[in-house]
Amino acid sequence: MYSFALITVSAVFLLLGGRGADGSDPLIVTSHSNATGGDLLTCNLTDFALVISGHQWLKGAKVIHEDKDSSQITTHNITGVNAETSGQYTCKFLTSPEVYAVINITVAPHVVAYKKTEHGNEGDTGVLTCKSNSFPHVEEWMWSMVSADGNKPIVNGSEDRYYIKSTGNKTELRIHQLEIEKDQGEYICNGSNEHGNEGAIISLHVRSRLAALWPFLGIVAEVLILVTVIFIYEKRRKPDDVPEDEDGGSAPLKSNAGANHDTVRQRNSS
Ligand SMILES: *[C@@H]1O[C@H](CO)[C@@H](O)[C@H](O)[C@H]1NC(C)=O
Ligand SMILES: *[C@@H]1O[C@H](CO)[C@@H](O)[C@H](O)[C@H]1NC(C)=O
Ligand SMILES: *[C@@H]1O[C@H](CO)[C@@H](O)[C@H](O)[C@H]1NC(C)=O
Ligand SMILES: *[C@@H]1O[C@H](CO)[C@@H](O)[C@H](O)[C@H]1NC(C)=O
Ligand SMILES: *[C@@H]1O[C@H](CO)[C@@H](O)[C@H](O)[C@H]1NC(C)=O
Ligand SMILES: *[C@@H]1O[C@H](CO)[C@@H](O)[C@H](O)[C@H]1NC(C)=O
Ligand SMILES: CC(=O)N[C@H]1CO[C@H](CO)[C@@H](O)[C@@H]1O
Repeated sequence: MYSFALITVSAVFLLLGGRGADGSDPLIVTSHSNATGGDLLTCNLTDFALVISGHQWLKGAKVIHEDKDSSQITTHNITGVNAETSGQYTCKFLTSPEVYAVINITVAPHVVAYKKTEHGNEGDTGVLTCKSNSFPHVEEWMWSMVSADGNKPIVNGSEDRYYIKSTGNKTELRIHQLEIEKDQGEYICNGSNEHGNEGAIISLHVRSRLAALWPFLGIVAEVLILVTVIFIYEKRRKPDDVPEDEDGGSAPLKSNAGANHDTVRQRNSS
């Protein structure tokens, strides 16, 4: 009973005196300031009892700086806050055990279209995709279609044709049963988080089913014309067939026809 209470008390102490939500050590005071030419991230270890054998800075899971200094303060300089530098920076003091703190460098979403122009065939499904790789991730994605009377928001599942699938760094709009007049045009994907929003435009081109058939129809037409020309040519040549066959100098193309005439003639004479 008594030991159970002790365990409970120490667990509460661990929770109170332990790490922050992202594992940051409360003994480290962090700061982020912008000087001219770059932003400065600072970590200050306020516990002087720990022996420091060096520092590490990580961006996400990747080590971006290492040193063997024993100072209580370590800094990292980034070239301004933007989509590329945004992320979770960790300063780690190489003590025993190691202590660290996390500094979030946050920006509004940086939204880009996977492809600025997409193509789809009439009746098929069109797929439009946007991404954002900045930190923190996008909280809400919105799609709309550009039209003369303002942008029309697209509701997921509406008309049983529009389907939206979103994650923190990607959104996908699928349009089933594409129609040229209705669906061809420009679409906007908007990503937002607590720092703001950004949109990207994608053009959707819808090809008619007939257009997809044109090359095939072309070949069919070519073959038909060729066959007709040969047919007419053969018909016109018929009267001259007899003398030419006797020469034996018939072209390969008409050799078959010639052979047929020969058998016909042979049958007739016998
Ligand atoms: C950095 O400077 C900009 C203005 O240049 C300011 O709006 C922003 O709040 C500053 N950020 C920090 C973390 O000091
Ligand atoms: C950060 O780095 C930039 C360029 O590398 C430099 O101009 C600037 O002075 C540095 N800022 C600090 C506070 O060290
Ligand atoms: C670091 O923390 C110590 C203890 O709280 C404080 O005395 C010192 O001024 C801090 N240094 C900086 C650069 O903030
Ligand atoms: C940093 O971002 C992470 C993930 O979004 C979050 O869990 C954590 O609370 C943030 N830390 C601070 C100090 O804002
Ligand atoms: C859209 O609806 C489908 C189900 O019809 C669902 O699976 C999907 O998560 C929804 N997308 C969003 C962004 O809410
Ligand atoms: C996007 O987020 C998912 C999890 O939400 C992750 O698995 C994936 O690696 C991320 N992709 C990029 C390019 O960041
Ligand atoms: C509906 C909506 O939020 N639209 C926004 C999408 O993004 C563009 C550009 O970033 C804004 O101008 C729109 O207001």
